[in-house]
Amino acid sequence: MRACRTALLLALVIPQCLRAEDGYELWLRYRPLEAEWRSTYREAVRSLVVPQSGSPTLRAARGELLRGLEGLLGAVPASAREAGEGALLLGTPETSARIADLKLPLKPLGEEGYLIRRVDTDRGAAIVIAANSDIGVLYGTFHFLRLLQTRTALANLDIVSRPRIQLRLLNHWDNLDRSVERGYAGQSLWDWWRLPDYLDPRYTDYARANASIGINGTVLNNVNASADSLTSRYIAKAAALADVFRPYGIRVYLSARFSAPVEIGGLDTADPLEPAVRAWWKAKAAEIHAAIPDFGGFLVKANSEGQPGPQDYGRSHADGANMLAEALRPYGGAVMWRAFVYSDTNPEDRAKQAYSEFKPLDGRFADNVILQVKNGPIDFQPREPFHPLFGAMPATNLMLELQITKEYLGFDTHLVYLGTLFEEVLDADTCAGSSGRCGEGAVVASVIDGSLHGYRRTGIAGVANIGTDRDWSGSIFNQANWYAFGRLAWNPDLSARSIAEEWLRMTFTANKRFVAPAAGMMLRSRQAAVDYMTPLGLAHLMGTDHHYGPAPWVDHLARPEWNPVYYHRADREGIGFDRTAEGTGAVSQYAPPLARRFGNRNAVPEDYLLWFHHLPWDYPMASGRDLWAELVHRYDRGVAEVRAMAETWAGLESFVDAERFYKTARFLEIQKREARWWRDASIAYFRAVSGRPLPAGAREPARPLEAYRALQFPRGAGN
Ligand code: BDP
Repeated sequence: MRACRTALLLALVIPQCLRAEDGYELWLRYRPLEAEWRSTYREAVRSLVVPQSGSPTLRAARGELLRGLEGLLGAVPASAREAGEGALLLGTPETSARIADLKLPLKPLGEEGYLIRRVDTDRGAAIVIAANSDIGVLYGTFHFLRLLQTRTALANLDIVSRPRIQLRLLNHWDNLDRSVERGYAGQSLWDWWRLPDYLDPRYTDYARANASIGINGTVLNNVNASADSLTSRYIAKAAALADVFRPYGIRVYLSARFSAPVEIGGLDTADPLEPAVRAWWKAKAAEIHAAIPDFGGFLVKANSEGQPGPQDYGRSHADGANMLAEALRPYGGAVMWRAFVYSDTNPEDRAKQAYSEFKPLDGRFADNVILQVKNGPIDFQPREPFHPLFGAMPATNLMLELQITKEYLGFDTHLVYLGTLFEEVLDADTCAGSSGRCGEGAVVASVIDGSLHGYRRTGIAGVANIGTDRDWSGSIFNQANWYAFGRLAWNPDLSARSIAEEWLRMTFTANKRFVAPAAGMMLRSRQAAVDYMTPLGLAHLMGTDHHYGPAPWVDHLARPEWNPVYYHRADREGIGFDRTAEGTGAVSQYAPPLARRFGNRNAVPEDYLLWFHHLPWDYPMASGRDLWAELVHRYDRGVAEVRAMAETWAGLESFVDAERFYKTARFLEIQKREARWWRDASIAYFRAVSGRPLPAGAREPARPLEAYRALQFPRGAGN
């Protein structure tokens, strides 16, 4: 399908036809560049010098380069044996004598890094993409293509890049029946039934996309794991996927169900100190490694939300993790042990429980265990302060878990760019450096890249937003969240803005008149969602189970912390959760200067105000409004921003093909309606609880509170 419309170009009115796109190609679209760029780049890349007998990884690099150059430049450069003027040289010193001769400073690049540089050879200027390993060459190739896609001048090329974090993983919450927990983009990509015999070509495109942003591992199955994933039948299927991913530098990992020795092993216990159990896991690890020689390791959710774990046998998390670590040790594998634990029998503030559980275990984990900690202390809410375990575990490897799928941020339809959320977490100052002061670089990024505490193993995981939808992520703009995760995992210092701009250029067009407004919309979108869902530090106010829409009134669920009323604590007098010393004392889990700041209602950032404080409705805010009026103002601000986003998008129609334009436009309409629903239902409820009239000028909610309370959503998405 082609959408033709007239556009003002160079002062001429000419018809512009943009071929409809369904988003399948993600940011690797390789559409023809403008004529000037095409000729500039064709000059710069006249021939390709790639080692003849390459590994599958080098062949993938060459294939990607040919695909990219053909698409972008409309021509494939000749293959050459020797570098001449305009040559592009690829390889490692081992695979290419020409690269070895150049004596490039490759040592600092490590295993995965690369260098892209202009070099002078005897026969003219060339460009070299060199690395110590083939995978470095592949990463460099994708970077080089990105330079072309974003129209970067190649004159003084001198790029050196290596990842700051070792394990850069996607976590798929995919079940063996192809449903995806909290997935909003269709079914699981993994066609378990047809594996290992049928390999969907999509697996290769998945690997290409991940390699292009430096992701180097994938956990195939849900953390709420079925033990069946560890049976021989499923190991063979996982091995087939691993074979497809291997050339792209992607290792396979599995979520392990702690009680598997009982469920599929015929034992009557899964006690981690029981020799038969330890032997079972060792044999299992050996079996997996025989099928998947580069198997990455296990991810474990234990003693959390009903999952089995070592505490069922009176053992600690360290006992459980170390047992699995021992089984994987001969093969170099890692255990990623999740810190997302809260018990339905523990009366302690839920925000405190993970720290209380794990802090005393610091230093008790084997060195191939990494504790995987969610960004905030509750659960991927639109905004949370960073998790207090970051900075508090100097003797335990800690990795960060982010959620790319938007369970709490509008599912598939809301346009919410998470680059800014990820950036906010990575840049959060733990104030836990050796000086004990803030502002000295002890940010979350420096915890997880290992530099703050000298961790030997480092990692970052993103809960994937990928499924069988043609556009992979349920919406075009959700692709940006996958992209941003990968780019920040490689380099946590990149800015959310630069990533958004880069992604827009590659995904749509490099035209500034498109990129500037679209980037502005993306950068403001997460704050908008916070404003219309959970402003001023509120959290966990969504509908039960499906998590769709507002339900701050829910108060009847069996456990206190399952109920939204537990989190907002609104009554006639005020609102918010007192986590100061007078309340639950959760502030004391942060480094002293932060504990003081968060614990002081006049010093805490307003974004976290009601997270840490319970305040009267007439509490005076910085704006001059009282708390109630400020809350309503924030809800309105969020709704207004979404309206503005929809208007911005409408104005960008001439830059986007009809299919992607239409989908995004319709989704923004859904977001507009749902933002208003969040605002109206929340305000109607808080008004009733507080007994306060609406602030002057505030719009009356569209429906009475009872109408919102009565809404039901059976079969909600992703549940
Ligand atoms: C919650 C999800 C639930 C996950 C859980 C987890 O609602 O589906 O199983 O996190 O991370 O946010 O284990």
